[in-house]
Amino acid sequence: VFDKNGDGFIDKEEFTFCWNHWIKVIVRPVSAFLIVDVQNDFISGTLNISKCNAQQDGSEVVEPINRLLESVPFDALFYSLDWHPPDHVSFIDNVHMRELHPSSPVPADKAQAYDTVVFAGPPPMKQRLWPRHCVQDTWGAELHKDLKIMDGAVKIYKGTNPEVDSYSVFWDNKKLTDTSLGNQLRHRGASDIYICGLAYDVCVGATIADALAIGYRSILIEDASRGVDLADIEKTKATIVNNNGVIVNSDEVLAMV
Ligand code: VGL
Ligand code: ZN
Repeated sequence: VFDKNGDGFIDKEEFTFCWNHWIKVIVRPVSAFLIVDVQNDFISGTLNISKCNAQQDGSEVVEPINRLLESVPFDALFYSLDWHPPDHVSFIDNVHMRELHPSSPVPADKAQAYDTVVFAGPPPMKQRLWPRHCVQDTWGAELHKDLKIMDGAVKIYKGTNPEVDSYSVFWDNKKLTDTSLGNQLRHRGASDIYICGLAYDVCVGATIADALAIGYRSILIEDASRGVDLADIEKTKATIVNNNGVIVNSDEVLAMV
C-alpha cells in the first residue's frame, strides 16, 4: 500500500493517500492554525520589517496564508495581534519613562530603536527597544487589509501590559500572565499547531518555541513568514529543528488536503 513502485520511496501522491486514509485515521490529529501579527505596522508602518537587516516584505505572507485558509480544513483558527498601550515599555520614545539598571549596555540618553537595554525593575529586565508600533485601536495595529478573516476564528491580543513585552502568543516575556491561547487549544483538544506570520525571528519564533515546550506537534510554515534579522531567523530555525519541530512550505500543507 505504501510503496506502489516498490523502489523503497513513496512519492507525494502516495504520501497524500497514506496521510488521508491511514495516518489521519489512526492518529486523529486536531489541528490549529495560528497567524501571528500580520499587522500594518510590521508591513508598511512604523516597524516596517523591509527596512530591517533581512529586508523582507511582510506583505508576501498574505497570499500563502489566504490560500491555506481557503483550502485546508483546520479544526481551529487563531489570529494574534500585537496590541500595545501608548506607554508601552518596548517603545524607544518611552525609554525615559522608566529607570534603567546600571548594567544596561546603553544608557537612556544614548538608546536608539533596536538597541537592547536593561530596565531597573526590580528585578532587572532586559528589553529590546522598538519604534512605537501596534498601538491599540490605531491603523498600524490593524490586520493587513487583504488578509482573509475567517468566520469562527479567534483573535488573541498580546503585549497589553505597559510594563512587560510579549513576543510569544502564549505568555508575556516574564511569564506573568498567559493569553487565552493555551486554554483554547486545550479545550479543543488540539494536537498539531501550524504557525506562520510576522516576525519570523521574534513573535513567530517565541510562539513556536513555547508550543514545542508544551508538547504540541508544531509546524512552521516558512513561505508564510517573514523576519527582521537574517542571523536571528537562522537561530529560530535551529531551535525549531533541535526541538523536533517541522519547517515546511505552504504547498506541502496544501498537498495533505
Ligand atoms: C514583534 C517586535 C515587537 C512581532 C512585536 O510581532 O514579531 N516584533 N513587537
Ligand atoms: Zn510589539
